[in-house]
Amino acid sequence: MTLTLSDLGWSSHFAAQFAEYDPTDLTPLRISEVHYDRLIALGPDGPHTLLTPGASTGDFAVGDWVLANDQDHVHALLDRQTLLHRRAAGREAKVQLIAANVDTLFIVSSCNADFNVARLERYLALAHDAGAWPVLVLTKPDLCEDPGDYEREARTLDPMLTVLLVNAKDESDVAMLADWVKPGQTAALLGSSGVGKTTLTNGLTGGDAATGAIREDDAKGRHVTTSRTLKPMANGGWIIDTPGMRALRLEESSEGIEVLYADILELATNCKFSDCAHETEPGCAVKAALEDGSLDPERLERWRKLLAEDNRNSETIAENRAKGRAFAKMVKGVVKQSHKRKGR
Ligand SMILES: Nc1nc2c(ncn2[C@@H]2O[C@H](COP(=O)(O)OP(=O)(O)OP(=O)(O)O)[C@@H](O)[C@H]2O)c(=O)[nH]1
Ligand SMILES: [Mg+2]
Repeated sequence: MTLTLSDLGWSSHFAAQFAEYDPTDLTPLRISEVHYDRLIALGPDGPHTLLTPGASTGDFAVGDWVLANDQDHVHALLDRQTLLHRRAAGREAKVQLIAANVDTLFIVSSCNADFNVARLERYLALAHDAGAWPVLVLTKPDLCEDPGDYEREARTLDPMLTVLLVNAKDESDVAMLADWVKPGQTAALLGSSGVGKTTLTNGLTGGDAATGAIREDDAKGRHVTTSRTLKPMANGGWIIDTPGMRALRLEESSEGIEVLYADILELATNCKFSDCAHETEPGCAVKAALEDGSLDPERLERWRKLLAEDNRNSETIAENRAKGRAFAKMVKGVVKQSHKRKGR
């Protein structure tokens, strides 16, 4: 089957950027896999293996559009419409790109011990920040006594949120997801290990990627999927399966947090003091809402925690970047000096 660029998700946003280049030398391609030494990208003529001279493959995300030359070297990365990113796992203060140009984010949780309101709010903040449309997918309703309880609790996160109860092993249930990804659009699946992301992907793509059983005692999966991949869906959409996340550490996501907790920010506009910290100040509208029961104190606490964490991670990453730049400058200086000494 031959695909056109628009089948692959190309839009006027990318075409306008491509117009700045000489089209005879460069080909637009969409990244489907990112490896440490190369990228796999899809074009109308099939898959390409691309090299990224002068750049790290970690600067690219699955879903990105790039322009490649005829030696299959990446010449340019086109500006993204959306980008999902987090603070990378481990001690190092680095950003990890999760996926780019995603229209719909399927946030997947199971109706079991994996379900956690605070975690779901992180994913929602991530989606809002990126500008991707969030859809909450609650899997394994067939293994649970009253899946409606989970659904009701999920709806308290945001009354407008789409929540789907989906048995990932049932074809007609899985078909509900396809309605949220039109031909040429892209969705990504995010969630803990073992919640059924690959089972859903297989259902949507007709594929048979490996899935794995979870532990009985705590419902944790075994991290079966180890890399992110962009795959064609049977309905003409695109889906990015991802490895299960142990933790989602937000960074530079304050806009998403604002959207998620818009109700609290709206309340705060009625506080007597514009810099009210909602603690001991008189005339605090947030405290009044706590007192009259219209604001859940746990929700307020989660907002404070998420905001503090986002600030901390963003600052640490910014400091680390600045240190990296200072170090690079110092190395350049030393190299220059030693070249001078050698009379070059
Ligand atoms: N009964 C039932 N089993 C499910 C459902 N969804 C997933 N499973 C099973 O749960 C296990 C884990 O599913 P996977 O699709 O591998 O989970 P994953 O989210 O891709 O996990 P990682 O790749 O480790 O992140 C498999 O044994 C699936 O068959 C569901 O809705 N109902
Ligand atoms: Mg998987």
